[in-house]
Amino acid sequence: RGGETRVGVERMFGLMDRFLKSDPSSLQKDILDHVEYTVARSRFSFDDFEAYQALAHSVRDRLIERWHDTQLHFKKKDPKRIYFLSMEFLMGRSLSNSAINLGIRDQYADALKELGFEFEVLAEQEGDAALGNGGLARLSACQMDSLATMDYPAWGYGLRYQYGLFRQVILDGYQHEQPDYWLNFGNPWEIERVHVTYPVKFYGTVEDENFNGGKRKVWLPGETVEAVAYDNPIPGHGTRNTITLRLWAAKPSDQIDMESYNTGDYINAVVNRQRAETISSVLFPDDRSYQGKELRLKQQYFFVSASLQDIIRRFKDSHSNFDDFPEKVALQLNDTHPSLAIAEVMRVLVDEEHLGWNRAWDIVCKIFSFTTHTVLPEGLEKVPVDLLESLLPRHLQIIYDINFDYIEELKKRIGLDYDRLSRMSIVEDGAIKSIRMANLAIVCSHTVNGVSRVHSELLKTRVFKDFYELWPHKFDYKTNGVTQRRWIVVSNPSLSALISKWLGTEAWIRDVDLLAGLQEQAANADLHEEWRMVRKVNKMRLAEYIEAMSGVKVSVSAMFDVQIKRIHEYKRQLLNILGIVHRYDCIKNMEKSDRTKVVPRVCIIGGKAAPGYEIARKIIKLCNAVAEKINNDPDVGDLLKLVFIPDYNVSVAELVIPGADLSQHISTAGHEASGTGSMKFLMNGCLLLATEDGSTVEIIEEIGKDNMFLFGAKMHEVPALREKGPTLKVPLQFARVVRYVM
Ligand code: NBG
Repeated sequence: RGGETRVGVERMFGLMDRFLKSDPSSLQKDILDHVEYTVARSRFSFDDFEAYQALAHSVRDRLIERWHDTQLHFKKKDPKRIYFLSMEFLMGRSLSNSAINLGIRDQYADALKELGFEFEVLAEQEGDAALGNGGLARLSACQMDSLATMDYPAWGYGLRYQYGLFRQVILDGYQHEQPDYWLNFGNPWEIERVHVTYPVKFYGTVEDENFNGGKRKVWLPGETVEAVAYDNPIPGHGTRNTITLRLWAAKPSDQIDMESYNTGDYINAVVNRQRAETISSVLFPDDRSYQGKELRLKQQYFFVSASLQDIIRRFKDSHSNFDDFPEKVALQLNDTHPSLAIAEVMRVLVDEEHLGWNRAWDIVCKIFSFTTHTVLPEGLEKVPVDLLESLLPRHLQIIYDINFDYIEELKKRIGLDYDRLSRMSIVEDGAIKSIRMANLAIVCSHTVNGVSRVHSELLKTRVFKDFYELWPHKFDYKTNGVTQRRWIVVSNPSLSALISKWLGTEAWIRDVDLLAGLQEQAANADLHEEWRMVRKVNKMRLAEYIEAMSGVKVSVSAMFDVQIKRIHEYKRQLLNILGIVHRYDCIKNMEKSDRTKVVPRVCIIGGKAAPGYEIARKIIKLCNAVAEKINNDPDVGDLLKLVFIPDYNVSVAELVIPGADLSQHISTAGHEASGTGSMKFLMNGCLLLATEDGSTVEIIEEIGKDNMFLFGAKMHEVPALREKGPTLKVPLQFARVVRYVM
């Protein structure tokens, strides 16, 4: 039999012909095969979307090969793995990024040309995967790309929402939200793992049970939901390393509750089961306020529990006990959203693996690290105890136990300073008793990092001051970054070609520091000329898009002045709009002869407002009203235009950033934890107008004060300004706005 098997295996390898080929004619054959067998269209008649689907599947086949090799490699090597737990990933489109990282984009473009298709046109067919809100979620996506490229054995874990971030439609100047049912046309980038499923339990009670002469706690859950894995392979650039983003979808459990079926109400029993799916159905569209909603907590525990079952199963595959767990597993908490993982690891190790509390606690303290993306204490997540008690009764007990030990320890360290003890407690007493998720995360993590240097200073001196004083060694910062693969190579191919030509290498695509080599050519007139051409092409592309989306014709010789990001008071789109009104006012009051001195400007604003955030919604309306006024004033003409780009998302950013001359990052100093948009503009050669806030401080160190427009009050000046209240100028400005808008 053994002999037969070997022959079988050899035959299998022979038939597989090792790896898929990537020469143009193999690619063409491959694409057409997918048209016929995957998309089930005739190879003589298929449209751009069907061609995109076939192309995507062909790229995916190549991803899968590398992905399998990666799994095999790491299974053999058994390195310490990084598990990145995040509620949100803003991946955007995958086709170009994957083809580029695999190093076969040009081969595909050639292959398609002969078939009568253009790669870029097909790439435009793909919808955005918008499983996140803003900066935090896009950072997760950039991080996955970097982890893959830098050959890390990393896994991303998250939720496979059926509805991504809402689509923004502007009607009469107002934002309207429409559901983003992004899976409508299928998703070729994911692989459903029907056999990778785990039961996730909720509700129920905790009972005491006799055990080894003592008592132990047993959780008797009231509801079970199945988590099914959907794997999204993430290829690195210039490496075979292809890591996994594993997203969980909720399905009704297989375990049939006979009782409800036996009562005869079959239809209702099925409908109830179906309700389980709602857990992963929709992404919460608020990027920094948490209202203690049960569904949100369910989502958090759902993905945490499934991920940990998966991680522990993988560990146990090659380890017989938990001694090596901290040497093999690192769990990174992306903000507080996944911090129930702490209680869950304790629960599994104590209740299911019977390790004993102290040993479990020792392990927990070695495996977690926590990234915070928040500046304001109001942004920190709190979970009402009542809610937790009903949904996860055992976890609440565990959190109480952790808190008890920790407070006892704390008393020994800091004495009976009750104010401080109560500030530092994981449990907040008050009208609504709650669990402070950040405190839980800090207590149990070995490292807490901010996302820029100033942010970290704020954490140490304000937000988490008490903790910093106790455990200075835990606090650290990692200034955010963005991947040049997506933000130059994918989004600005002409600039990418220019850089490679002038550096004489493509190595900068893996090592961004090499871009500094361009400095040697800083005065080269030929480079300037080529660079201007690249900019012009990108501005033309953007101008076409603006006209298509808003009907406004803009001149490409005007300066494109851009502010794109979530709409927030602290990000001060309102200030930008007031500035635009002021500029309009100045132009109107100018002598005609002076107008020739004005640099024509197209102001571009884009971003979504959380549906419940009234002021942010009004800022959008104001922007559109001001735009309406300015754009229809023939007296001002091309000297000033204002456009609000609707439905800002990753793909829109990819189009807008390369075409921008000036970009605005004008948050009130001390409010932006880091900011990553500025880095994307910067690497596309765009000037920055920015306050000294978040990562801007480090950007100044890199590029020098002379290469940017620093704006506004410094962080230490802000409190005094607030104290002083508005100066006289502000109401005047408002009066003008109202006059123009009405
Ligand atoms: C954001 C911060 C940004 C920061 C990103 C990534 C959220 C909740 N926070 O300043 O506002 O750059 O996180 O760290 O998206």
